[in-house]
Amino acid sequence: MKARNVGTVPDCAATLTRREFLKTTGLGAVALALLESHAVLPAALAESQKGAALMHELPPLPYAYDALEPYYDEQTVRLHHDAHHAAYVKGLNAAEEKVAAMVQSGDFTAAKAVCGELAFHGSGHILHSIFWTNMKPGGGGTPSGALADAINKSFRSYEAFKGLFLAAANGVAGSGWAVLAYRKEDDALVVLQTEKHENLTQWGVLPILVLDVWEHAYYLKYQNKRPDWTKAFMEHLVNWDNVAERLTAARGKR
Ligand code: MN3
Repeated sequence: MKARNVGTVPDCAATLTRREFLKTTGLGAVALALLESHAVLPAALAESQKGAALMHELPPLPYAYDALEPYYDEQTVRLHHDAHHAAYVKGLNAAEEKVAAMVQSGDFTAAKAVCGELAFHGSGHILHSIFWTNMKPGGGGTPSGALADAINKSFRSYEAFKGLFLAAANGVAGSGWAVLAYRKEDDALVVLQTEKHENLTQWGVLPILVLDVWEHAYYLKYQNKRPDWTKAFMEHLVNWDNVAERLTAARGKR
């Protein structure tokens, strides 16, 4: 089953989940039981689901768990990806199942709570998916080419951008992210300081570089020294080629 494209912002539109598809196509209790138990679907059943709702899936890491050592330790990466990110994927799928159930039943009393879950878990899934690809072994350094030009245009210099981005990251109250995003309206880059996963954004911007400063992202190695984590991220982990590709793609969406 194909996963939905990461970066597609989940909305409250009705989607037919696997569960609803099976119900409406009369595939019955056995198939549902298989789904509930997470058993492997028989090939014929899997084939029959083509065209059904696409569930979000945890994307694999683009490198080994220990590939970012010593700046990002294996234990944190493993827990962060396999437990924390996975929980957001699970939460997003659950929220979208609730949307489907509301639309089918016509009972929207849970709408406020469910839309909140969509924002939180959907944003968590999207930001983490970008975060993993924003890093690489032997990363860091400085951007070049069109990305460097865009940074200089919006922030005067790379050093000024770096100072702003790190200050935003270090200053997040509680759990959140620093986000460098592209805004198509004026072809600008903006630095945002996101609380949790979904608060304090601008509508319509596209994140191209994101830095997780939830304690789960760094506490095992860096403890209370968040600035040491954010500095290590910028100087040793950022995959500027990936950020540049994201900028090019974002500009192409104009
Ligand atoms: Mn995280």
